[in-house]
Amino acid sequence: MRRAVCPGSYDPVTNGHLDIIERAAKLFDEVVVAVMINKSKKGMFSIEERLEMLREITAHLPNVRVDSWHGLLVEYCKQNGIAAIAKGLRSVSDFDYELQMAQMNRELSGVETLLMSNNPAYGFVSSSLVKEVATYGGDVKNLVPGVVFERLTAKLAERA
Ligand code: COD
Repeated sequence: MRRAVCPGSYDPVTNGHLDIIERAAKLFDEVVVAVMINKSKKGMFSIEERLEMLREITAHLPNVRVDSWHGLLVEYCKQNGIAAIAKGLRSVSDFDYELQMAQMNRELSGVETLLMSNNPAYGFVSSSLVKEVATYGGDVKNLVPGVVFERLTAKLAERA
């Protein structure tokens, strides 16, 4: 079975992420979307909330499952029989960082990284910009899945 992981913080998942997950699901028998836990970074959404949103928006993809992990990504790959990391590439600055991580992960474990060109419609979309724009009242409806938009709106209303 050809298995890949789409790792990320997903705080929250955006349409750019979803595009990469859907395309990876066409290339591999199974895709695991892994929320990587970074204990030193306090996110807007809890890990459980991120997992719930990811489960909802990937419900139409039968070969995709959602999980979380704290530690090295390559260790997760080793424990789960995963041979490839699938990621999206938005810009030259993404490329420098992604290439460095791909080389490190390959050096550590032999796991290959597949860098997919982003959908240009979402090239400017990142979780952090979505949160910033939404926090100041900007409209992010077209940048995130519906369930994420609802949760984001509710979260910001709670905080107001
Ligand atoms: N279009 C296309 N792709 C996108 C878009 C978009 N608009 N936005 C994001 N992406 C893709 C990118 O490929 C990105 O890598 C991925 O989605 C996840 O994005 P984020 O922002 O949710 O997550 P990051 O960038 O914070 O994730 C970094 C990781 C958590 C993957 C990385 O730090 C990691 O692997 N950590 C685990 C610890 C580890 O193994 N460290 C050593 C690494 S060598």
